[in-house]
Amino acid sequence: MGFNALKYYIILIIFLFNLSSVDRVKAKDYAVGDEEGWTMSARYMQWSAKYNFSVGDVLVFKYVQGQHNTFEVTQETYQTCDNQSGVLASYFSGHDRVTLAEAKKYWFICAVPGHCLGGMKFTVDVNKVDDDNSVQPSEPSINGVGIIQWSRWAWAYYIVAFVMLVLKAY
Ligand SMILES: [Cu+2]
Repeated sequence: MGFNALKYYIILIIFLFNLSSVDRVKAKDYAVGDEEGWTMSARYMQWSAKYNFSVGDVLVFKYVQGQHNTFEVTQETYQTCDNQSGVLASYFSGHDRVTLAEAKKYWFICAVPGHCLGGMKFTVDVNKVDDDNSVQPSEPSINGVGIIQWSRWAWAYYIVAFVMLVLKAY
């Protein structure tokens, strides 16, 4: 194997490894209420209990614009459904994308009168890292961080290798 062939081979390996590691840490979109969307009919605590949410995941609230809305609120406002105060963020687009940017507990309600009391409310507990691939409970944070860091380095190597390849070609 000549030097050039070896170089192509290394680039290919880096690229393939990079693809697989990116897949493992890729943030996921979650449609709130699955097919039912964000409405009065679904049971949202049951919905949110089905999933393990990780930092970077996105909640997508789908509803007919004007019929509902999405309010991220404090725990107190969540409990009382009184949104005179304790509103952290509000969305009205009908296709609201809310990124779960921090490892913490989030509280969501619909602020249309009666809807929160009627059940349009749920909490989400966001984990530090994706622990879907983990078997042991103590491992995910160490593993996850390692994968994320390696993934970033793999991209850097890939870009450098690609630039070298392009320069070589001309
Ligand atoms: Cu509503």
